[in-house]
Amino acid sequence: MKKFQIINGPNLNLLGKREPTVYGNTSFEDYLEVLRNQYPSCKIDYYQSNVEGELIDKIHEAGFSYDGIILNAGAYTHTSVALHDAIKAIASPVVEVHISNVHTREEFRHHSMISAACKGVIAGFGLKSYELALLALIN
Ligand code: CA2
Repeated sequence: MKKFQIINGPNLNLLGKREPTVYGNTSFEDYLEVLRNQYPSCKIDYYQSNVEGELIDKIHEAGFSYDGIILNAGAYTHTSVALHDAIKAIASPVVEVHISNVHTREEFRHHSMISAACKGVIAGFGLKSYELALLALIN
């Protein structure tokens, strides 16, 4: 069975609770249940942290045994050289995902520090961005 690690960064624990016009009204836990039911032949593990170093530790931990990592680094996307370096240091492919289309938003969201270290980027499809990333990794 192929196994994938989803990693969500800062504030994404608030999904479904705040800013529904930007991020929708479904919690990640509810979406995860749907995703797991849709892909019963995959093992999909989930981790969320608001702490940059904990995200790096999880990337190191998953990065040599999982078939792929789906990473929404939240606002650290736009700032973190450390996350870029962590992604470069592991063997598993990483797909960068965003719920919103960051390119239609504030200028500071247009640049990603991590894209160049990732296999690819998916943004703007709501929570479906995670499924599209999973499909990219499965195939
Ligand atoms: O669109 C995305 O997925 C983002 O990665 C979300 C980040 C943002 O900083 C990136 O520019 C784009 C923010 C996540 C905040 O999530 C919240 C969810 C619900 C309520 C408030 C914040």
